[in-house]
Amino acid sequence: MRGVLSLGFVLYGSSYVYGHQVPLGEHAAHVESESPWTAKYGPQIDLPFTGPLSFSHLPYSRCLEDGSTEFDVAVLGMPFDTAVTYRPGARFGPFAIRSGSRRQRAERGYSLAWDNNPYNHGSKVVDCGDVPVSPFDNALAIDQMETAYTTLLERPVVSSEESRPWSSVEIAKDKREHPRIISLGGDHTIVLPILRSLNKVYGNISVIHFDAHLDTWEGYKGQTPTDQSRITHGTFFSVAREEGLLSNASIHAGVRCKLTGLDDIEHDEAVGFKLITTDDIDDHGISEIIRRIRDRVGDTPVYLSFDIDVIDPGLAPATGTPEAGGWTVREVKRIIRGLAGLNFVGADIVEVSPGYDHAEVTGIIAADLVHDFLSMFLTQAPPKAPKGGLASRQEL
Ligand SMILES: [Mn+2]
Repeated sequence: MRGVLSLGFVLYGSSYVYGHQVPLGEHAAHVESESPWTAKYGPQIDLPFTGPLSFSHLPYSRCLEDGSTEFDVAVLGMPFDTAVTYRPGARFGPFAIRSGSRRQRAERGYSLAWDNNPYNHGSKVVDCGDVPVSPFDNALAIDQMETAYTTLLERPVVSSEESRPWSSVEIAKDKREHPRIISLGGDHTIVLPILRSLNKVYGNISVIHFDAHLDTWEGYKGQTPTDQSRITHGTFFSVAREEGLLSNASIHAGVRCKLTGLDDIEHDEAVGFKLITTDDIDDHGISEIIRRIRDRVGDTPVYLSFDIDVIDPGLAPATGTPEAGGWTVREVKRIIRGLAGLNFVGADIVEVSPGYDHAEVTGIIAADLVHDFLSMFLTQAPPKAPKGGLASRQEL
């Protein structure tokens, strides 16, 4: 009895301080709602430039340790950058992409181009934080990333089958539904542990690989004498092929790097890739690029790996191995829109290295593309003529 009275006194006392009388026994939350701030201005909302940092202000959870967090799509940071051949710094990529996403939010996620808001499909999207990868031991870090990915991939989905355009039941070995994960790199090496994890669920994976580079090299002669040193951001696909993780239906888009010679292309084909070069966009156009990608991967389980260096470094300078003369952001966004409806099992955006950025442009581009990846996962087919475009405006 005494305890109840003192609780009542505390509640009454605090409400009195705020100048509002609350009946004895009212819940504390009610008292808090009567603070001078909330009484006058309402909830303490996060503005685009305020609040804790999560992707697009989504709920943030340490999903790797918290099994109670439910999601259909997880955003997961992999701040790994100790296997690069040139400029390091992509460990800050997840931070830069989240920071670049601050003007995005779920309730304002509709775009004319997609005629869609990916957050309005009944799927739950959560920012699951970062994998605490070792910056001191690459073998350890790669195992940590695989373990983290598998931890999330094995969680159940929460949305109903009707509200979700994708299904794993037909393509997963265990005939179960699995969530989709969008990974924020990190250097491109993160794809090896991701493919190891995905392979356990889906078997061989086809990859749609946006990149200025092949990333199927076997390693610099003489510079990679140990098994571990062979695993870099330029060799991981070759290693994945040796491990039997890939299908024979993968494809690069946007390649323009310098090569040793045509031997590199021969080896690339042996790894399972076909090639769309940067110049193909001028010679054949965006629709033909989309058609070739879709034909190549068909209905196989497909993973989208997006290296930010596929974009012209004049537009997206913050990356480790820039190559001159790349695609524009607008061209890339249009190709991504054409890929909706494929059998996507995951996606990433890698090699954002914000130490080389200017005015946050690269982080903003990367965050915008992640928003596109969400629409790509959550819509059945590419959008038709963009809403609001000239084709839909008869008055013009
Ligand atoms: Mn790459």
